[in-house]
Amino acid sequence: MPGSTQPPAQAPQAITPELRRWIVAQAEAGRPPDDVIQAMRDSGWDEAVALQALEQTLRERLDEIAADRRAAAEPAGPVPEPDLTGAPPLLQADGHAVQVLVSLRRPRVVVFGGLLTAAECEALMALAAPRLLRSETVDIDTGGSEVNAARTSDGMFFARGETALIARIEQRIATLLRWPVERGEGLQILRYRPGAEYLPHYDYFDPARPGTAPVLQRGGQRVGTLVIYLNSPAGGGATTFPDAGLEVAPVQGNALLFSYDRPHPSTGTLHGGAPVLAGEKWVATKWMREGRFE
Ligand code: PD2
Ligand code: ZN
Repeated sequence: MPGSTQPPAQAPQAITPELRRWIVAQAEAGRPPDDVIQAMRDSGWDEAVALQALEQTLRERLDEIAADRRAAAEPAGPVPEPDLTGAPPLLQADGHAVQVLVSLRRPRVVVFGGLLTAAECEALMALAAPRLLRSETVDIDTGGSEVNAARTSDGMFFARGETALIARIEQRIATLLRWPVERGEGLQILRYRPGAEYLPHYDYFDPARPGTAPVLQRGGQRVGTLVIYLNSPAGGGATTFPDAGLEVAPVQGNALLFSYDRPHPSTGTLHGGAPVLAGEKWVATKWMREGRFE
């Protein structure tokens, strides 16, 4: 609504989210307060109520900006991170050689080659296939989980250490990222069919949302994500970082690490799964927590 000079139609003198957005847009566009009040009066607002709405909205917006600044300035916590001293082209994780294909500072992103063998990828897909259901995500307003229209894939979770293969993969990840197995969630498997996608989102839990506190009781915040590509789709399906202009191609056995040292957009970790254009896309996601996830 930043383009509209008129406030939204007046609900009986209530500060609706729509009115709030309009007032903020006027202020950000540099429109003088008197002008804003006049526009509200022209739309039928009582002058005293219009003034109060303006004051309250701008005060709340300033509080939001201050809270955002504080969050961005908070000391960073530790995050999962491979040992890249000496810029090694290959890392050893439990006797398994892993390539370092890309390393980016902000957002913190590392792309690994050959984290899993083709046989390991095939075995994970076969184990997961009979258990796939339409994906759910944590509903941060309630702390429960819900089917999410932003994610049109099918998914399932393995329990940590559920099979010998899964335990071996989890230990390899823990060694590679120097992050204990106990601080990781169970592996999640996602299958995207043609046309399926995952709209851009952050993986950390939004501290401002009411459902976050109960979720954090189990292991604290998420601080890192490892997306392992279990197959190479025939077309599309890149993992994208829209704010960084980065796209990571899904290649079987490769893995994408990104970490976030605070639950804040300043980490630059807004990311999504681009639509699959041909074939299917399968990934395994490991989320890492601040504390023990039991
Ligand atoms: O499958 C992906 O590329 C993808 C994209 C965004 C996965 C996730 N997020 C995730 O599992 O959080
Ligand atoms: Zn994600």
